[in-house]
Parts: sequence; C-alpha cells; structure tokens
Amino acid sequence: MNLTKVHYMGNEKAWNEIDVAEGNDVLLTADITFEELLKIIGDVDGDGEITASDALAMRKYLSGRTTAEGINIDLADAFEDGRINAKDLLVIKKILAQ
Ligand SMILES: [Ca+2]
Ligand SMILES: [Ca+2]
Repeated sequence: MNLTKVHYMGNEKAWNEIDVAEGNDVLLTADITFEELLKIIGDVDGDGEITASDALAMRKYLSGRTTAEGINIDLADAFEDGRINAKDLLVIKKILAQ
C-alpha cells in the first residue's frame, strides 16, 4: 500500500488518540492534514457537538477543577460577553434543554 497523504476530519489531538492497528504502520509515516471539526459556540470540550459533557466541562472550569487549557476556551463564551462565567453555563444548559 502506498499511502502518503491522509486527510483526517478532526484535530491532531484526536488523531493521536487513535490506536493504529498492526499492518497499518503506513499511517504512522503518512503526511496527515487535519480538518478541524465545526466550531460550535458552547462546545466546551470541542468534540463537535453540544452535549451534557460540555455543561460538565464548564462546571469543572467554573469551580476551578479544570484550567482554561483543559477546555476549548474560545468556544466556552456562549453568552458572548467576553468573559467565562455562570451565564455561559446557563446558555449551554438552555441549548441542551431544547
Ligand atoms: Ca461537546
Ligand atoms: Ca461569557
């Protein structure tokens, strides 16, 4: 198999979490380009959709159990006032309740 270019729909972090099975070693040396998942405001954990785990990640951040590096800080400002606080969690909860 002569696989040299791979286009992966996801970020590098997600790619690195994939276990490459035996015989697919070519994937380890291929030239990989990454396609970032759609950026959705409120997608705090950055998996491409808004779920209960985003509200959880937000709660952890607000309570100090997660640092800004642990979440997708650019997408956490759901209330869009430039600050990350309880209002953003409220917006995420409203989205989840829809
Ligand atoms: Ca998410
Ligand atoms: Ca905010």
